[in-house]
Parts: sequence; C-alpha cells; structure tokens
Amino acid sequence: MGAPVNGGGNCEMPMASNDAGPVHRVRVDGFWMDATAVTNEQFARFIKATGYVTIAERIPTKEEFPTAPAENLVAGSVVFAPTDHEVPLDNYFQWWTYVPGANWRHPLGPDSDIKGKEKYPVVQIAYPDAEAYAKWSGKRLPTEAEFEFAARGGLSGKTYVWGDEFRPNGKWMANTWQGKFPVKDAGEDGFAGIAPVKSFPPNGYGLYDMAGNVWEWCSDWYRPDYYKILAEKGGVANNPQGPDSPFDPAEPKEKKRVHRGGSFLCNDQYCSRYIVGTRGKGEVNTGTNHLGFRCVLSPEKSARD
Ligand SMILES: [Ca+2]
Ligand SMILES: [Cu+2]
Repeated sequence: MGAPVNGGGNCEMPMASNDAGPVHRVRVDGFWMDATAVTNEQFARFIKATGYVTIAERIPTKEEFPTAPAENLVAGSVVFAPTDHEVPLDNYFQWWTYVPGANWRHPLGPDSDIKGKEKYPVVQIAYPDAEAYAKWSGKRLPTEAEFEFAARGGLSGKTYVWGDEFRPNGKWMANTWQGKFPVKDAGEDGFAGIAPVKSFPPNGYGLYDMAGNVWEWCSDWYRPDYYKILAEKGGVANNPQGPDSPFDPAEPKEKKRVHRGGSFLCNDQYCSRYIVGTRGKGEVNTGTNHLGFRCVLSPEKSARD
C-alpha cells in the first residue's frame, strides 16, 4: 500500500506526494464495496426518507466562525472555476471559490442543478453527510486501506488501478483532465468535467471510477506521516484504521480526513493522484464539486437491518 515518493514535492505536487510513502504491507478483512460512487439519485432517496440537511445547506454560525463578519455567514460550498489565463500553480485559491448557494442540488452554485444527472456521483458532500448516508443505508465509509485494497482490484504494486500504462492501447481508463490546468479542460477522455458513474471500465473487482471522476471520503483521519509510522512498526499492518487524531502541518487547525481516488481535475501538471496509492485530504465540513463517496459493508452485517 502507498506509492513511491518521487522527489521533494509537497502534497500538491504532481505524481506521488511525500505522504504516500513509504510503500508498506497491509492486510484487510473481507468486505463488500459499492460498485460506484453514490449517485444523485441514490442520495436523493436518502434525503427524501430522512429530511437530512447537508452541511452546505446549513447557515454557518457565529460560534463556528467567531472572526467572520456576519455577511460572510452564508450557506454554500467550494466550487472549481477555470482561470481565464495561465497561472502559476502555487496557490489553489486561484481556481477554488466559496460559492453561496452551492450544494448537492446545485453543485456549481444556484444557477446549476442536477436535472438529468441522476447517474452522476453526488458531490458537495461533507464528511458528516457521507457518514449519515452510510448509516441510513446500513453501511459505513471505507477505511483508507480498504479503499486502496479495493482500488487495486487484485493487482499488486501497479501504478494505476488497471496496470502500469496510463492509456493501454490508447484507451482512456479514468476521467481526468487534459489540456492546460487550470485554464481549459480539453475533455479528450470524453468528459470535460464530471462524468456519470460507469463511464469508464471497471477494475479487476468490478468497481468503477476507483481513480478519477470524483475524490471519495475515507474514514481515516489524515496525517502525512501515517505510512511512515506504520512502516516503522514493521510487519504487516492489520486492518489499519488511521491515526487517532488529524494533523496537517500545512493547515494545523483544520480537522481533515482522507480522500482517495483523485478526480476529473487531476492531471500530470499539478496533481496526478489518480495514481493508486496516492492520498488526498480534506477538512471534514468542506464539500467541493469534485468530492463524493461510496460505502462498504462488512460481511457479517447485512444492509438495512
Ligand atoms: Ca475528463
Ligand atoms: Cu488531483
């Protein structure tokens, strides 16, 4: 598990980042996993049944953000916007914006909707939203180790979910970004932006989009040194559940959990974390338009009981 680290890049550099190494051995118990990310249609069923209100739809409170001016306390979420010219890739605020009114029903903001997008992955989902859905469906979110085990689809030590070649026989295997980042997604793989689930071939376990399309929440807290800690213990890590508490030196006050899989924005100029074994991270209450989730189930428990 993990990915070889190539050079001194930080977590936002292309190829594998420092937090993905060293490669270490892991075993996980058997489990079932959703074949696709949770779709808008599935999430809508959960909302209808429970009346659950997602984090992005709730008005942030003064208690949560004591220093924020009252006019900034507006429900919304984070949306990618291409830049109108080439920019240095050193500051992601150039292409990420907090958009009032953005949420799972309006993934890009109030003028967008999900009509006709029933089979697209639900996005603008914060960790507690994903957890609430999982609980309702009698499942749970995968650990990071489970996600990677599943993503590898029975292969071992490969660069990608499907093997070592990015485009075997010229075939696109995942929804990623082509063209100059973050200016224009050329969509050479068939999709500029998000794609419906099952648009690309499944992996060896029959799982779709385990790389690319949308990032997916895992239940582990994020620490960049977690793999180092596991590797130093030696042997085989048995069902690792992640560290006891989160810590990201880049943003030490934020509580982050692991994201896995990379998204339709990933590319080899900035962030190529469609490479299996590489890691992402996100503050637990923050959704984006390229972040979703899927659930898993341990075999001794059956769904919805
Ligand atoms: Ca694409
Ligand atoms: Cu990426």
